[in-house]
Amino acid sequence: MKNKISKMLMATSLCLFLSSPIVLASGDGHSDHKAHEHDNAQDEKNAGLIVKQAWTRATVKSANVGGGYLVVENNGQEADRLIAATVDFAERAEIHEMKLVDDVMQMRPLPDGIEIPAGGFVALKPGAEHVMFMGLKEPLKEGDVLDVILTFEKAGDVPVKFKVNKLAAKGHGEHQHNH
Ligand SMILES: [Cu+2]
Repeated sequence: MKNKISKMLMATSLCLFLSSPIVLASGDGHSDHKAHEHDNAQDEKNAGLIVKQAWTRATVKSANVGGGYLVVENNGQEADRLIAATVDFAERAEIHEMKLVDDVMQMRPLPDGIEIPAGGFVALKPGAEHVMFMGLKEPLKEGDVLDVILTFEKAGDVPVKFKVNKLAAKGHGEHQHNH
């Protein structure tokens, strides 16, 4: 059991800190959301979409990927869907999920994105769904704030600031303990 857990943790940190073979080939990943249709009458229906607690982790020099985490609340009348993310501090960003497959954590892109149910919320967090920043141009530095554009199917583009927490951070708060 212990072994299983440490295997999981190892795979998790590999996923987050290394450009590892766990990262599945995702084609050109970037082309889809450019063609995304914008509905001009969208805004009122999805005025209730709230993004909060957006954060990522500082990265070591050798890392070229990072994970982005956030909570999306949908107070609107209709479900929406997070379908893409766009950044300029990395080559591209993808929406990923992590799953335990044969005792090993694996991650893969979610081509249909993540549904945000009407009246509900979704938390993207370590070990689960996340935004993956791929091909970091520079290491992410603790204390920095990163600009990310999240694209929702109905709400369209939503600019979000991601706070860079320390390397070992497990949540969005300031009070992490490192013993
Ligand atoms: Cu990932």
